[in-house]
Amino acid sequence: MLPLILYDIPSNVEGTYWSLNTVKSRFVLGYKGLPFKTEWIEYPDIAPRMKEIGATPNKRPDGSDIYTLPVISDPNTGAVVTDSWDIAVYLESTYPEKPIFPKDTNGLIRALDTTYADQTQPAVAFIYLRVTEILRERSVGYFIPAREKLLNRKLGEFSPEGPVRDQHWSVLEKLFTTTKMWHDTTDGKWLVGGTFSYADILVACRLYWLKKVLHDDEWKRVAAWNDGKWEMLLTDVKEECKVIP
Ligand SMILES: N[C@@H](CCC(=O)N[C@@H](CS)C(=O)NCC(=O)O)C(=O)O
Repeated sequence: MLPLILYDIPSNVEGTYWSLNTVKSRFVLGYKGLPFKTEWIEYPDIAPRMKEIGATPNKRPDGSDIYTLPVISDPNTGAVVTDSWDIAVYLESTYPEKPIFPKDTNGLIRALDTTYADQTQPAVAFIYLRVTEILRERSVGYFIPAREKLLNRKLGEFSPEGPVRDQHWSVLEKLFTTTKMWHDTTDGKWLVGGTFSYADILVACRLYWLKKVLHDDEWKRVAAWNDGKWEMLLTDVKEECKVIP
């Protein structure tokens, strides 16, 4: 089997990868044990490179086109797939061994993916602020003006310390308190009863992303929530998906 290619965004953190959505594909590839290589692409190079390989653009909330990562290309089938969800579905149907949607859970897990994105949205300015600190220079020059335009705010106003930052923290804490509630309804360690699934990857990737972009003391705060559940869960899922570091 030829290795697949995962197009991913580099940074200065240990291991280079950090991005919430590209990490989801990385975890799935690792879980299924599929060989793959990474092509690193800085933000301003995403659109030209994706056009070059014939990737389909994604959609902004207003319906306009935007080239996003992750994208994977699979030389074994000729497929080029955009969007972490579509990539998960493609990998599951093309390489069904070690399923990530057990017991027909696609629909529910899709709902989880969307719910997670919606619930994090009110705190996203805080994360963007931290992302500007870990990206490489070439990407920072693209990311800051693009996110200032998106949020209609200057970087300094993204998440100022005080009531705004506190609000961002409570959004994040609520997200994980809710996730803990979901976990408490199952007997096993995984969200779909005793079976590992893409749902666990979604939770772990959000944690992974926070761990990579937040300052150490900030990550410690997340890790202390819900009796230290999250650091443990992240370690377990990384192990299942053979993700290092
Ligand atoms: N729904 C998409 C979202 C992908 C996305 O927003 N990717 C970001 C990086 S995490 C991106 O490539 N942005 C390009 C840009 O901002 O120009 C997915 O799950 O793949």
